[in-house]
Amino acid sequence: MNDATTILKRHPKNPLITPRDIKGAMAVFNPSPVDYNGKTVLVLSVYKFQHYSGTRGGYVAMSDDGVQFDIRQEPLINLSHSPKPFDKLGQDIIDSRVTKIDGTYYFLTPVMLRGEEEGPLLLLGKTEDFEKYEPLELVGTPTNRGASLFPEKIGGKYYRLDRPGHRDDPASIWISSSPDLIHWGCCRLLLKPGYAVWNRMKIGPTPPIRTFEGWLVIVHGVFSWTGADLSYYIGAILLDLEDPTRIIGKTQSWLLAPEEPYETSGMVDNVVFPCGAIADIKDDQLRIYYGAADTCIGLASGPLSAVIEACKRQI
Ligand code: BMA
Repeated sequence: MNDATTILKRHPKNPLITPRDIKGAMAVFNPSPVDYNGKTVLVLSVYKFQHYSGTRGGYVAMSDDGVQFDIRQEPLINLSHSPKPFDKLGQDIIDSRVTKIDGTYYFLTPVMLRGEEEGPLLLLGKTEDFEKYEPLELVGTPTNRGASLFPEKIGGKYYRLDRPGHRDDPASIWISSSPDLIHWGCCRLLLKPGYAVWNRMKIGPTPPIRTFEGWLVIVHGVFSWTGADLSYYIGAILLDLEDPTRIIGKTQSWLLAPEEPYETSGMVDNVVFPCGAIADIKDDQLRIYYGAADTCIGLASGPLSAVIEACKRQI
């Protein structure tokens, strides 16, 4: 195998979820996938127009086979009527990234302060059952996007990846640690954009997946072919299991580029955007559910071992 761009295959039923699946939705995208008692759960970004302004909310889709999804019509994350300090948060939330730690599903969600330009800042929340969501604490100052928790403690500490920066800021991946998921420190720059052409402008993380070879992190990368419009790609990096501040591999080429019509044309053209992946270790399969053109949701999958190999051989 010499070409990482051929490892993943798109599902023939793509796009699996479209705005038609949620009443009043303009766009359904950027899913965060987790395994929930053998079911596949996606936490979705859904964009609706209400009273002539757009709001973006976190909805839940659930599936037995990972392809056919039941989608709840009401958002799981609803911050209206929240207690202090969450009463200051706006309804417009950005892509959540969900991680299961010791049986609880934790969300890191970039949120805006109501009526403020500054943002987004980072909200930690949790659910046990995808029925009830509880906000826990604000754990990152503006601007913070893409924050992703590791699924277990490493050397007695929790770890997380972040992508600070907003709009045109250069965007790198940072790593930090915490004794309790609330207080974070020991921040280190992990990876700057531009190690390959497809991530020349930005690079951002998703929740790491434990494999025998290291922590596999599916990333997004941003590049502009024209100098104006941006294109979003999907790639992967591999971190040392014991010392996740050490990068031990990264794909030189992308794993997925916007190529299909539902990826090249939509609310935002030329976007494939991941918020995580599910590894079926027994079957050696990696399933990446991704937002396509900020409008609908696709699935691309392939051998997990091949993705790890591509990181290690830097192809
Ligand atoms: C990023 C985020 C994503 C979005 C992507 C492409 O900055 O806002 O939610 O999918 O841009 O528009």
